[in-house]
Amino acid sequence: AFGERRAKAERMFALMDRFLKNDPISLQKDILNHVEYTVARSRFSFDDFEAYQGLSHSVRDRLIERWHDTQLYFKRKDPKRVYFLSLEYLMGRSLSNSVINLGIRDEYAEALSQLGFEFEVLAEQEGDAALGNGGLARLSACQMDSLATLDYPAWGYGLRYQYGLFRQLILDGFQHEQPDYWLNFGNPWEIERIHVTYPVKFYGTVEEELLNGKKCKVWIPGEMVEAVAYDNPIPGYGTRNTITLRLWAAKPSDQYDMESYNTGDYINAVVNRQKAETISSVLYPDDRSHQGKELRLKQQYFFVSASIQDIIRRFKDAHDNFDEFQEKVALQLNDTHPSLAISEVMRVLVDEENLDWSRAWGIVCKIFSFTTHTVLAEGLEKIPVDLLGSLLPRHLEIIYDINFNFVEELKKRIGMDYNRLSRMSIVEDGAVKSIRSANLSIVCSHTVNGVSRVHFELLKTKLFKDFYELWPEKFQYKTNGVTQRRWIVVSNPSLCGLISKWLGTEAWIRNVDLLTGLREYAANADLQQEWKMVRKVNKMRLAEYIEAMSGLKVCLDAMFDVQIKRIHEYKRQLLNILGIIHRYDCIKSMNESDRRKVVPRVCITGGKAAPGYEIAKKIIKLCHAVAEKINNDNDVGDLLKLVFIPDYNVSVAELVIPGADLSQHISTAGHEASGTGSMKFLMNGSLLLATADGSTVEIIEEIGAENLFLFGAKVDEVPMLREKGTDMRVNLQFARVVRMIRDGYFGFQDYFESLCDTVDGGSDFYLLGSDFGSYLEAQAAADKAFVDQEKWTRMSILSTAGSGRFSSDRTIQDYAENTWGIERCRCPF
Ligand code: OAK
Repeated sequence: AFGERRAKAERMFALMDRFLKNDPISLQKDILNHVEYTVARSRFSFDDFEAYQGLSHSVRDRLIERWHDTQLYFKRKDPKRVYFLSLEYLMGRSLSNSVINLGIRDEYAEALSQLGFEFEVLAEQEGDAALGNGGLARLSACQMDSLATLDYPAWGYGLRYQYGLFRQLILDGFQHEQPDYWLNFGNPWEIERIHVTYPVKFYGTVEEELLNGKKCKVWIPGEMVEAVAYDNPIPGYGTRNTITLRLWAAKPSDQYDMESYNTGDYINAVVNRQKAETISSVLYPDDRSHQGKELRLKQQYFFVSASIQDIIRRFKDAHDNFDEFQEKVALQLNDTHPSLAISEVMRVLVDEENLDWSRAWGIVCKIFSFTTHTVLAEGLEKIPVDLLGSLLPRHLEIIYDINFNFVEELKKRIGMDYNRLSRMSIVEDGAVKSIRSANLSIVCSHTVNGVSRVHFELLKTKLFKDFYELWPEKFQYKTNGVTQRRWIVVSNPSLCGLISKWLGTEAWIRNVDLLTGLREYAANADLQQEWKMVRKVNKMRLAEYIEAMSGLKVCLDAMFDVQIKRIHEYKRQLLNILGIIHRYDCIKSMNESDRRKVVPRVCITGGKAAPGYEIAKKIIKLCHAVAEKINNDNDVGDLLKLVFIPDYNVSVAELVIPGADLSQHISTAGHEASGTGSMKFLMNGSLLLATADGSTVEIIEEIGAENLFLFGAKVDEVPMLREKGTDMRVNLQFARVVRMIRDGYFGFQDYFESLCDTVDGGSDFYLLGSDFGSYLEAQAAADKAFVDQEKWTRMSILSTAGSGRFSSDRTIQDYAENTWGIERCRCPF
């Protein structure tokens, strides 16, 4: 049999080139072939979008080639693998990233130019894959890039939503949500695996049966749907390794439906089948509040169940018992959203693979690790017991059993301290009895990670204090990072070229620590000159975008001051707007000669508000109302402009971030678990204006407090300040700007009243009032520094030079070594 297989393989090798060729002529042929045969347009007549399609299919072929080799190699080596479970991925566009990671960007650009096309123009044709909300989802995407680049044997698992994050439409300054039906124009970056499908069960009852004299539980489901795999190859940079992001789509199940057809109501049976697809139809657009919705729980279980079946199938292909399971499998829970994976693994091992409970439990405790991305106790997910019991009756039993064992063990450890026992219990006995997903995840994981050092401290002393005291050894942190491939190489090609020129190597793209090499040139006049040129070009790109979008012309000599991120009260976009109103008010009251001393600013903001988050939506409207006033005031002219960039997403970020002189990360201390936007700005040489929150504390250590503008209360001062409240009689500047809004200076007086109430009159929970004074001082320091362009440029170079520690490569290596216990597995071809 071996000889036969070999002969067959040799015949195939003789027929096929081993690898696709990447010279410009071969690339042109491939693109044109795809235009003709895949896109089915005449190769003599096709537009930019069709050219993009032909192009991306030719890139896809090259991805598939490497992906096959990598998967075969992993299969042969059978290393321990990490499975990254996340309900959200914000991938953005794939084309540029892919050709850069494959190392054939220039070859493609040349091939296209010979065909009369420009690479950048075609790249703009691609829409964003926005299967996620914000920080957590973009982090998953960065981490996939690092996992591939560092040659780790990893799989990402998630959901293939048909509707990604809503598109934000601004009408009259108000946010409107529009569906993002992103698959409309096809998606060349995924591969549908029609044969990789698994049944997923819901509802029904649990019965006890006797099997070989042993009692066992049998779940008789009430509904079944099919999960179909869609594979998205993720190429590493500087390696052939190309790993898989496998996203599941829900389809009706044939097996299960036979009966409804036999009852004779054919039309209704077909219509009912369609309902299965709703499970993977839409991403929940709220990144914090958990509302105990059935569909959301169904999504969570659907993707978890399909993934676990896939993982166990892969394991069983190579092993005939579960002895080695924990040596081969690491399961990473990205927040609590996939925490049902725990009870699912228990269920499969006990009910389907017939392992004893204690053996199954021993395995579970060794394979799961959990990372939390939240600071607030209110942010922790809870599943109403009634809901879980009806949707997943067997899981509820299993979770009760896990909890029973845990609480018994706990009693032995801590005695009958009922308050503490009830705080730590996985089951919460409140008005609505519910499962605490975080407690379940902590109890069953070998490691619990925070996402920055400050976050870790908060986990130990507040959020998970009881657990930390019980199991201190379980707790770790891995400060977040972002991938320099997307956030410098793809999004800022001119800076990328400049860095490589001065470091004399491109090696920093894989080994980002090398960026520190820029430090020695920070004051070098030639580098400074070139650095400023690059920054100017990026500002120009951004200014063109702003003009095209809003008609507003902005002055390139002004300081571009950017705050872009999801709108949240704790992120304090309102503080930014109040600061802008203050600046406006000052300019208005100045005489001519004072006005000449003002540093001109273009304030750029953007971000989406969750559709049901009223206050966040009012912040967006306020921003527009203030912009309307300022931008049309001839007294102010170029001294101050305010722009709101609509529909902020990954590709908008790629354009905006390189164009920022200053960026704001101004959450109330103790509220941002990490923050990753700041790292992207830092890499691109933007200076930060920030509070000592989340990962900013570590950024300060890396670049030095003198190289950014720090302000505001520290984490440990916040509770005391909250108690005290802002005294408006003392804080006159703050009182004045809030009053201007209340008095209708920007219109919409009634509408903004409740927004003003959140910061005024004893209720300023996020401490805008008490931080306002030091915020203005930090802004004044930024103005002063900007006047001295040599100093500013030095600080900018030092920001990029110090950003290496905030690469997701570092984060992932730390996870691999200290949490997952996996090793690199590099495909040698
Ligand atoms: C989303 C849903 C539930 C809980 C948390 C999130 C989330 O996006 N958290 C954010 O995660 C980022 C990545 O770790 C952090 O940088 C942000 O600080 C955090 O808010």
